[in-house]
Amino acid sequence: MAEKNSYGKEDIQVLEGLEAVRKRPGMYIGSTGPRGLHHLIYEVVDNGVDEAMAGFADKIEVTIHKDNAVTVFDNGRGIPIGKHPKTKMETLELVLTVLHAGGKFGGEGYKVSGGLHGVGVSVVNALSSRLTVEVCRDGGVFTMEFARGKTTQKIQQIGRTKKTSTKISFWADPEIFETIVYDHDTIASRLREMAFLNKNIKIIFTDERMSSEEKDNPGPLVETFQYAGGIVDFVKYVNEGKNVLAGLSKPIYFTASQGDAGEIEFAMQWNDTHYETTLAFANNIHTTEGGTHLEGFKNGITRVLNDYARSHGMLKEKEDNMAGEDARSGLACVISVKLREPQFEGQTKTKLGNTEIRALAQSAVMQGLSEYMEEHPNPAREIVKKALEEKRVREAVRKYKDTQRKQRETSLPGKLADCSLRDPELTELYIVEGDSAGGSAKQARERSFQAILPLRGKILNIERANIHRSLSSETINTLITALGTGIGDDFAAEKARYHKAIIMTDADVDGAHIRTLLLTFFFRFMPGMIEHGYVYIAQPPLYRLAVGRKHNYIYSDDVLKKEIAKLLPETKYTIQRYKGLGEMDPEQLWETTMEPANRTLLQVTMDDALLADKVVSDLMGDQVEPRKEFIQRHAKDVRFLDI
Ligand code: 0RA
Repeated sequence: MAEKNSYGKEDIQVLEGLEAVRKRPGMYIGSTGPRGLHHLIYEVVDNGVDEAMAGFADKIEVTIHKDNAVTVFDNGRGIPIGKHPKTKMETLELVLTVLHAGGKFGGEGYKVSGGLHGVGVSVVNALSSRLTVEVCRDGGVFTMEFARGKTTQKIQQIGRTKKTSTKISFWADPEIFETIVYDHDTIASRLREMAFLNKNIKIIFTDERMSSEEKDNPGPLVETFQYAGGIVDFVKYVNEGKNVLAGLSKPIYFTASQGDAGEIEFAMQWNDTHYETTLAFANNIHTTEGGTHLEGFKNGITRVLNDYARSHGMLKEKEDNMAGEDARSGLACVISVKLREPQFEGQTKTKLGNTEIRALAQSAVMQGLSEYMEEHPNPAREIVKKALEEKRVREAVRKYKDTQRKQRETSLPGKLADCSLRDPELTELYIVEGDSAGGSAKQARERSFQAILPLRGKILNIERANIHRSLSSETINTLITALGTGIGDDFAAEKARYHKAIIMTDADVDGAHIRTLLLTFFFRFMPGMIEHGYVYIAQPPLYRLAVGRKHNYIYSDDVLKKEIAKLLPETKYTIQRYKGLGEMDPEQLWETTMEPANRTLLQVTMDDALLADKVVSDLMGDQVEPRKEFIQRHAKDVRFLDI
C-alpha cells in the first residue's frame, strides 16, 4: 500500500488489523455462531471487571435492548482521553481500533486478567455494525462512534462531570454472525459467575426483551448479582437444593498467597450425592481443562482425608488408602486463583500451566483443610465417613461395570438403527425422544452416516437414584452401549462410535425435561463427551409459515413475529405450529433438523451441562422449594409452554 499521505505505516497496519478480525473472526472470538456472539458481551464486561479487580470500579451494568444492541457500563477510570504520545492518535480511538491496545497503556498493575477474553474491545468494534462509546473522565463526557471498526464520529465532548466511567453500546454485525439471538440464561449465569468471583462488584443485568415478573414493578427484567460472600456464596449456590453433610451448612473457606505473584481461594462443602462439582478459575476464566491449581488441590485433599482417617482410627492399618475420587465424592468446590502472569494451555486454552501454583494449592489445602478438621470434629467425621463409604462401594461398582461392559461389547442394542459408515469422525447418533419421532427420523436420515436411537419413555431420574440403579436402567444402558466410550473412569474418548451425539427432543416441556436429563447424564457419567465437543442439541423448527405457495421454517417466536410484521396487511398466510417432532413428515424433519447443510446444531459446553445439572437437582432433588421457584420462574417462558 502506498504511503502518500501523512499516515505512517503503523496506521496502515491498524486498518489491516481490524480487517483481519473481520476476515477471520473465529481466530479472535472462537466462532461466528452463538458462542462467538456471546463472547462479544463477555469481552466488554471483562474490561469492566478488570477495572474492578484493579480497585477502580464496583459497578457494571449490562443491558440487552429490544433491537439486540448491548450496552455495557462500568464506573471504572474510563478509557483514557487525549492524544496518545507515541502514535499521536486519540487514545480512545486507539483503544477501539487497534488490536490488543486495551491493556498497553495502564502501566503496571493493569490487566491482572487476560487469557481467553483478553482480545480487547477493538475486536468487538470490528465485529459490530455500529458501536458507540461514552467516557466520563478528566472532567468531561466524551463520545465517539464507529461502524464495522471504522470511525464514523470523531471524539466529541458533550458535557462536564466529576465522575469516571465507560459506556459501550454495540450492535453485533449480521454480516458476521450466523444469528443474533442472545440467550438470557447463558448471559445471566456468566454474569452471576463473575459476581461470585469478584465479591466487590455489583452487576446489574437488564433484559429489555423480557418483562419484570413483579406486578407492582412493571418494566424490563432486571437482575442484580452481588455476593458479599464471594466464592462461599458460589458453593452454596452450587449446592442449593441438595442436602449438605451434617455440620457443614457453612462452607469451608481458606486462602493463601505467594507474594504478589498470585493468590488462591478455596470454598468447599460436601453434599450427600455421589458426584463432584469442582469449578476451578484462573483470573475469572473457567479453566474447564483444569491445570496446576486443580492438581495441587486434588493431591492435598486426598492426603488430608487419609491422614485424618488414619490418625483417628477410622481407616485400619491393613486397609488401602482412599482414592482421590472417594475423598471428593459429593464435594462442591470453587477454586479461584488470581495471578499476574497466567499461562493458559490446552486445546481450548482453559488449562492453567503455571507450575508454582501446584505447590501453592497443595500446601494451602493441607494447611487450611486440616486446620478446619481439627477445629470442627463433627463435620470432619462426616466427611471422612462418606469418603470411606465411597471407597467401600467403589470395588462393588467396578465389578458391576465389568460384567456390564462384557455384555455390551458383544452386542449393540436392538433399538439402535446404526449407520453404515464406521468412521466416528463422519458419523452421528441422533438420540430421539419417543418411538414415533424415532420412526420418522429413521425414514428421514441419511443412513450412511446417521444413526438413530429412539429412547422410550423418560430417562431415569438420575438425581434420586443411586449409581447402581441408574446404570442398570435399560435406557441408560442402551445409550452407553451405543456410544461405546464406557463411563466414569472407564471412559475412553477414542472408543466413541460417533463424534456427534445429537439430542433431538420435542419443543415442549417434556422435551426440555428429557434434554436436561440427558445433559445431566453426560455431565455426570461421560463429561469427556462434552469436553471433546461431541454432544449437540438439534433445533427443530417451531413453526412453518406459508404464504401462497412459498413457505419457510421458523425457529423462534421472535422471528415469527418479525416475519409476520414484514408481510403486507392484506397478505394471507398460514402458520403451522409443530408441537412435536412427530408432527413433521420425514422429509420436513430431514430438511429442517437433520440435513447438515440446513440444520443448526448447538454444541453443548461444560457450562451448559452444569446449568442443566443444577436444574435437574432443583427439579428433582429431595427439597421442594427450588422446584417451586423454578416452575414459577419458567411458567411465563413461552419456550416451556405447551400450548
Ligand atoms: C486502556 C487503559 C486503561 C483503561 C482502559 C483502557 C479501560 C478500558 C475499558 C473498556 C471498558 N471499560 C474500560 N475501562 C478502562 C487504563 C486507564 C488509566 O491508566 O487511567
